[in-house]
Amino acid sequence: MSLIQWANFPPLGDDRGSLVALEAHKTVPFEIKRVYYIFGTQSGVARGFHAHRNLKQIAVCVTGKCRMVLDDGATRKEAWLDSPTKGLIIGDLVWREMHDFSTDCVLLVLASEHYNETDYIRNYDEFLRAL
Ligand code: T46
Repeated sequence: MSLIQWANFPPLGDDRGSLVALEAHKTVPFEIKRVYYIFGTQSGVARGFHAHRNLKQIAVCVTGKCRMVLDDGATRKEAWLDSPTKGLIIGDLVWREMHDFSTDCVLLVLASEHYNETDYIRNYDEFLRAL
């Protein structure tokens, strides 16, 4: 399976503008237990640098852009998140890094689980051992 997989969020537009609806088991292929968003990221700052043991997520830049790097231990790929109608699907045991945030970037993330710090693997060698 490809490391870079997108969920498409069709805009429900009319002459007033656009609207995107995110629905569990429809546009989003899992039950959504948590939503968070990252904004106000300072220039030159990178985030992430971890994997999760048991967490599915979709990340979408609702405004602005950033570059996401995904690594499954065998392959490292990157993708620009630069559209409010395209979400990047991030599965279990995938190392992720976020770089090159635009100053206006708002990165919205839908998560399949509640926040659990013990689910994080923040050391790359430990991540490789967990595969
Ligand atoms: C991920 C990438 C894409 C909470 O208290 N609750 C939460 O739901 C989250 C996500 C974070 N936090 C706390 C933990 C830290 O004290 O917020 C602080 C910043 O979190 P973190 O350093 O993990 O942020 P990022 O940007 O490195 O990673 C985040 C998510 O944590 C992570 O799951 O996949 O965004």
